[in-house]
Amino acid sequence: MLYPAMTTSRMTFDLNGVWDFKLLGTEAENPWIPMPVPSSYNDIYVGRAFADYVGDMLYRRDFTVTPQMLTQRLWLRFGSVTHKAQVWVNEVCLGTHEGGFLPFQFEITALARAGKNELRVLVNNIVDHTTLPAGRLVTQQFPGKKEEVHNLPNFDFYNYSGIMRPVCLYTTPVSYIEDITVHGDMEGTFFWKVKTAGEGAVAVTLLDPEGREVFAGAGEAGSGQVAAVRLWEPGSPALYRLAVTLSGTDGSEDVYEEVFGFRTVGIRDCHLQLNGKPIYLKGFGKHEDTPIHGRGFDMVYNVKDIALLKWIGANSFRTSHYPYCEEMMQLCDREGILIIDEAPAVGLHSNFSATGMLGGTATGTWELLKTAEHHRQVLREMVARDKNHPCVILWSVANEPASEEEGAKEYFAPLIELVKELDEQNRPVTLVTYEGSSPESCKVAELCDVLILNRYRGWYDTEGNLSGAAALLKDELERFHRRCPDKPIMLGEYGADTIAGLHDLNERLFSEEYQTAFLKAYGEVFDALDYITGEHVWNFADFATAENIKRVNGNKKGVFTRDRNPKMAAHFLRNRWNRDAVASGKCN
Ligand code: BDP
Repeated sequence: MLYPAMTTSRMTFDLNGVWDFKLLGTEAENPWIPMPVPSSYNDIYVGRAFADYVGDMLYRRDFTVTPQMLTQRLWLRFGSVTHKAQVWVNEVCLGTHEGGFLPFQFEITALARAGKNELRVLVNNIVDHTTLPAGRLVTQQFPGKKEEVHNLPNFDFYNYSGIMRPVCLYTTPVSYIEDITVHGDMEGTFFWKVKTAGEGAVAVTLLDPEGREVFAGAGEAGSGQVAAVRLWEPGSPALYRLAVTLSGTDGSEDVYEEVFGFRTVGIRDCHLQLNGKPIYLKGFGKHEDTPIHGRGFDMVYNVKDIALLKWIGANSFRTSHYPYCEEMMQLCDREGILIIDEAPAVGLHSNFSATGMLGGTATGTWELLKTAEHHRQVLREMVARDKNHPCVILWSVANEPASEEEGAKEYFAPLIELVKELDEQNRPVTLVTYEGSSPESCKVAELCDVLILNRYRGWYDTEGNLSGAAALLKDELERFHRRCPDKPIMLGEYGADTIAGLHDLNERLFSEEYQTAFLKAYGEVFDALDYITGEHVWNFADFATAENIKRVNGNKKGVFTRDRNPKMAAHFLRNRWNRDAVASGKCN
C-alpha cells in the first residue's frame, strides 16, 4: 500500500487533532471527552478503570470536503487502529479492519459530500486466541461482587490501544497508481512493477540521490541498469526514487515517487551479508513506547531514538513485536539503520504467564490458537507496506511462539513460504525463538534462514551467576550450530532488569553494574564464536507492561530509561560497538 504522499496529482489532508471519544460498554453512558489522535488513549486521563478498560470505544469527528476534492477519488486512510476498527462516514459503515499495527483505507468518493461530513471509528482492544498479538479474556468473580472481565495479554508490553497512527484524507485521479514494487541490487540493476486502476500508460524515470534523471523507461513492469550506482548501506544510505506517471486514457495523469535503494542482502558462511560483505548486527529489540503517548505515533522520540542508536554505535534494530509506523521505516531508510521487520505475532503460546517467566510448559498451543488465517493477512499487509524499504533486511514472522511443540512446524512452514512468495527481493525470513525451544526440541530451526534466539541465562535462570550463565549460553549456541551448521545465529534478546540509579559494588541483580556485567559476559561468548551474526540487546529503553510483581512499573531492561537517559550499560555498549568489537573483527 502506497504511503499517502502529496504529489503533483494528489492532495493529502490531515485528520489528526483532538477528536471526541468515549468508552462504550460501561454501565453508565459516558460523555464525549477530548482525545488526541494519534495516540494511545490509555494514559490521557486518570484512573485504572479508564486505562485498563477492555472492549469497545468510539471516536468521532467532523471533517470538511471541498467540491474540488470530489472531482477526484477521495480516500480515508488510517496508519493503524489497535486492534480492531469499524469505520462509518455519514452513518454508512465502510468496513472493518483487524490487526492493530498496519494501515488500511477506504474509498469515500461516493459517500462524502461537499461541506461537513461525520467520521466515526469504533475501536476494540481485546486480545484473545484469535488475535495477533494473542491474549486471554478471563472473567473473575469475587465474593459479593459482580463478575469482572479482564484481558490478559500473552505478551510483556502494555496493551495500548486506540487510533495510534496518523489519519488522513487524500485524493487520486480516477485512474490511479495503486501500488509500486521497486528494488535494486548491488550490481546496479533495478526492477519495477506498477499496479494501476483504470486504463492508461505507465512511464518511469529513475532519479539519483541528487535528483538527476539517470534512467527513463515505460511499462507496468520492467528493469533497468544504473552505471556507477551508489549503494545503500549504513554510513552511506544512498536513496534513489522511481518516479512513476500513469497517463490515463481519460486524459488524467497520476504521479508518484517511490523511494528505494540499491543493495543486496544475502547469507554466506554463516553470516548475513550486505552488498557482498558480512554484516554484524549491533542493536536492540525496541518498542514503540513513550510516556503519555503510549504506543501512539511519536516522531520526536523516533528521531531521538535513531540519534541514540547512532550515538551508541548500533546499526540495527528489530521492530519487536509488531510493524512500526511507516514514518520510522522512512527514517531508517534515510539514516541507514538495518531493520528486522516483525509481524505482530507474539504470545502464540498456550502457557504464557506475562510475567517474564518465559512461558511455562506449552501444551496444545497449535490446537488452541485460531490465528493462522489472520497471521497470513498480517504478513500480506506487512510485506505489501514495507517491501520497498531498503532498511528492511530480514522478515520475522513471530516472536517466541511455542516452537518446541508438535504442530509448530505445520503452523509456520506455510507462513514462511508465504513471505518468500510475497517478497520479490527474496530477503531472509525467520522467527524468533525462546529458551523453551532448545537445539534438541525446536521444531522450526530448519525453516529459518537465520536463527534468532532470545536468551535470559543469568536473569530468569542462573541469576547472579554470570560465568555459569555464559557457559550455558555458549554450550547451547554450539548445539544449535551443530544442528544447523550453515545458518547464521544471532541473539535477538538478552538483558537484565535494571533500576536506573541503583548501584552495587558486588554487581547484584537489578543494579546498573549487573546489567553491564551481564552484557559483557554475553559479548565475550559472541566474540568467541565465528558463526554469530549479531547481537540485539533487550531492550533499547524501559517500557510499560501490564502490572505484575515481576515488573517494577514496567520492564526495566532498557539500556536507556523510558525518557531516554543512559544507564551505565549504554556507555559499555558504546565502547564495545565502536571499538572493542571492531578490534575483534565482529563489527562493521
Ligand atoms: C521475552 C519477550 C519480550 C519480553 C522479555 C522480558 O520476547 O517481549 O519483554 O522476554 O522478559 O520473553 O523482558
